Amino acid sequence: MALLSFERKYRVRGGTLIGGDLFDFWVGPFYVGFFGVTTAFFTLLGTVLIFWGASQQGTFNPWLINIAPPDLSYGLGMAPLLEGGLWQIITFCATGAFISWALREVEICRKLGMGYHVPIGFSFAILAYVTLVIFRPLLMGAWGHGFPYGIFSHLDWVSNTGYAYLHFHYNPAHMLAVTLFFTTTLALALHGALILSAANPEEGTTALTPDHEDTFFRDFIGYSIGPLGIHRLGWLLAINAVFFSAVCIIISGPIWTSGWPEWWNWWLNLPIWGTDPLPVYQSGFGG
Ligand code: UQ2
Repeated sequence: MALLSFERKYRVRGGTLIGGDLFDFWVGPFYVGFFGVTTAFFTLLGTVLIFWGASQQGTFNPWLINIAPPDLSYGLGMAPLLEGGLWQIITFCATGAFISWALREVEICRKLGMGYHVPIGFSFAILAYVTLVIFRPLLMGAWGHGFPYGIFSHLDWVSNTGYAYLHFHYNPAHMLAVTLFFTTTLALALHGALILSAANPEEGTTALTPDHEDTFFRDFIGYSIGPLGIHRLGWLLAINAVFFSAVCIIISGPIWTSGWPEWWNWWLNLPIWGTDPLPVYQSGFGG
């Protein structure tokens, strides 16, 4: 069945969250909806403002374009356009576009009677962005704590922010997030490999079924999580990776202001060590 004739079957009315039938239509293959309109609006406005900012900065070299947040001295106020105000409006547009995109996904899910796993998953990506440019700056009292919009400039921001806490890899939530990201890639590699090995057979041979997939892992490690379970695991690993990334940056500054290596002193500060005499490992050099 041609793709479009297949899709036509699912082009059902309703499921909109707002606007009733008004925006309930498609443009070519794309569902529009109220949130399709708002996505387009915010995206276009934000993109135009980035290009205008680039023109004022004097470069259209994509590596060098930099839209910086206001100086810390502006606090949580609005800044003049070319002193961070542009960054503030672009941040508003980006957030509006991302949330519109998620709500357009919700409307499509409702039309099709599907679960909301895709928009919920995407909402964690939005959370990561909003944590960096809105929640943490709000908690720290200045928009200037957001990251700049530029290829190299945002890399510099990440490095500087990391070094401001001496060694970010000692941040326990960062450790969890990194571990979850790696485990996500492990799960996807295992899953992708297993599906390809069974469902993409050599020319002239037949595709194998989930029975084979289960049996491979039972023979191999005595356990199969199952064809549905692997997707639940992948989804949970991915959203938790993003969630703990958000935690690790939101606690840096608003909650913990020293270097992260120092955080681990809680261990030496447990009331189980006694004080006299000072144990050799607390004194630094040989007791
Ligand atoms: C599995 C299964 C799949 C899979 C994969 C497994 C048939 C097609 C990859 C194996 C996964 C396991 C044992 C979990 C690994 C745990 C972590 C934390 C990476 O059993 O069912 O479906 O794709």
